[in-house]
Amino acid sequence: MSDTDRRHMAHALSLGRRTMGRTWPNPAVGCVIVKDGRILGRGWTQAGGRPHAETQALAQAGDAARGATAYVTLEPCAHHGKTPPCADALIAAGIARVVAPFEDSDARVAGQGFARLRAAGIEVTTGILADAAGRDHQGFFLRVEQGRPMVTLKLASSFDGRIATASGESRWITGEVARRRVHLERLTHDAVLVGAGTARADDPSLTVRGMGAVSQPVRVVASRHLDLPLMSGLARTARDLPVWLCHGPDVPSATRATWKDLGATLLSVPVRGRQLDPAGLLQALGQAGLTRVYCEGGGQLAATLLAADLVDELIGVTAGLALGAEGRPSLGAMGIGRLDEAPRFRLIETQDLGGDVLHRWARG
Ligand code: AOF
Ligand code: ZN
Repeated sequence: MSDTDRRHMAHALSLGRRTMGRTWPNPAVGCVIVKDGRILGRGWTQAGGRPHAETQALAQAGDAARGATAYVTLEPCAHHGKTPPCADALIAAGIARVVAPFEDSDARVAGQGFARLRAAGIEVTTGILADAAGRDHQGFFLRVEQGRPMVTLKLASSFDGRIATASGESRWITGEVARRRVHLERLTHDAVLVGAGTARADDPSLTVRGMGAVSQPVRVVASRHLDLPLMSGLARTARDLPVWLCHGPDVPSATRATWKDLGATLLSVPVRGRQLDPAGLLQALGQAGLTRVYCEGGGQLAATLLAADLVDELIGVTAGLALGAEGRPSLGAMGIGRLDEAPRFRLIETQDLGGDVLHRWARG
């Protein structure tokens, strides 16, 4: 594995990230075509999931692609979907070598892309930057393999893990730089998810403001009884930007009809105890095509997802502010008695965000 291969693969990964959050249910793939050290084409999966990255890059490279190396952040596809297989397009363009991190686990591809390339005499190199690519495609793989999206849980809190004072004052615990970063994070996810308590208390818009956003993540609210205020930002804007409401199966049809008329999409989710079943909730979101979900609380939903071991990444933003035991805790009860019952995460990033500290943690 050469430095040159790693460099071009890092470039391809950065291209794939351009449409992360906008290609679901498809992965956001990047592709670079290189010959004699020159970049001849760059491509990435287009918003909506098609065209695929390789066809974009090949179109740019044109005839010059003959004899070149293609760096792709996922095994090129082998199936005839709405577009012909990328493996065939690479073969037809006369590509001499393909570098990709690993196989695609979509059953329609699953090794067959590489097999086609090899059968056509193309050299295939795998394993390059596989860890980084695995993180980028984690949501896609989880959906294909387990039927659920990746869950990133973000909690912004005081030094002592509180999200509001006893009276409910929470604006603003973290500063402007941190809030802008959160908006950026929303953009790299397919959907933003909150619980009903947060939707009622904060009347959040859950949209990305500024940042040059060209599309918005789906706004998802988990509400067991679908008892959300009709005079709210979400209700007012459900026709313009997607709002999905996940509710229990026993919600009266009149309530459902009201929200449907407002433009919301309704997803019925099984109930466990007095709450929506967290695994059922994520299965419903996966079924609907989501691969990356950004959960912003509240404490009850966050604790339920954590306790069910359904959180893949944690993002904490901690402010230099102490609120004490009267303050509202960022997490509800998780039923943990012993340390070894608690989900443990591994630190992957820290950053100073204008005086607040961002810390990112991965499960497993
Ligand atoms: C690639 N390059 O850029 C992407 C790929 O529904 P379709 O026909 O568009 O196929 C979707 C599948 O294609 C998806 O599940 C995944 O296996 C693969 N995505 N493949 O060669 C790309 N986005
Ligand atoms: Zn393809």
